[in-house]
Amino acid sequence: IIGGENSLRGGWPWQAAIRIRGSQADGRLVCGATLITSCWVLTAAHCFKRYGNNTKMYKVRVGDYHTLVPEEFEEEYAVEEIVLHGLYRSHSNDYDLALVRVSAGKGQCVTLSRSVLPACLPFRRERAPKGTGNCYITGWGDTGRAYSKTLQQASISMLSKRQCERRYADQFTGRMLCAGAAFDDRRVDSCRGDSGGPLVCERPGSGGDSWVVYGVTSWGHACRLQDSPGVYTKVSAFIPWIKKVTGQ
Ligand code: 4AZ
Repeated sequence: IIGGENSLRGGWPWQAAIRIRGSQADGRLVCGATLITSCWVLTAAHCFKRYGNNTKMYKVRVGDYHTLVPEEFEEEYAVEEIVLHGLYRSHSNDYDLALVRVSAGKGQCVTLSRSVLPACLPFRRERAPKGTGNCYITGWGDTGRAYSKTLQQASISMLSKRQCERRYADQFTGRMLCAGAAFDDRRVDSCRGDSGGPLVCERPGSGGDSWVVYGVTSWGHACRLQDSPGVYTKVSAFIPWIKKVTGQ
């Protein structure tokens, strides 16, 4: 996250991280992810481009804040299943969504706690609050200097479809959302290492009781470049697919 700030410990309890398991790269950050049920995290399909989709390559960490400090509710889980969206193609950014099933063995999934809780899904075709609503991106990705050791958060504005079409032309599709800093402040963006992670907004009228994952950090032209907003997979366009895969 560029232009963010330290989050509070336990402040984004659905934030998960997909990390490399075993081998010399053990623990290396692959991508962010969002816990949406006790068994499934939502992430980006492109996260599996580099190391492939062999479940044994990965683990999922939940309840983390400082990557080098064991937190009270931090746990790591094995990956049982990786489901890429069937229309995702590695040469394009469209349909950039994947579901990862985590397991603790013996039919158990993630233990929920004060610091480990799923985010809400949007309703089918629900729109994210426009403009400077209460929306945030979070992650351990590049801050412009290095990857962050502490979970970063940044408030972000939902931009119009037109603003992204102007910049990205045909690459910007109906399965994507566009978000960035407001016009007066261009210092907020997601970056390498944040992808797969959440763009959440407080659901208007819920009084802070429900946070909805409207977007999954997907791509953009560089990070924090003027007129190059970040692009997020539009979760509300995939509700039937998510329900089908997770069986909810
Ligand atoms: C990346 O490389 C990446 N500013 C993620 C987000 C954005 C750009 C690049 C959007 O994972």
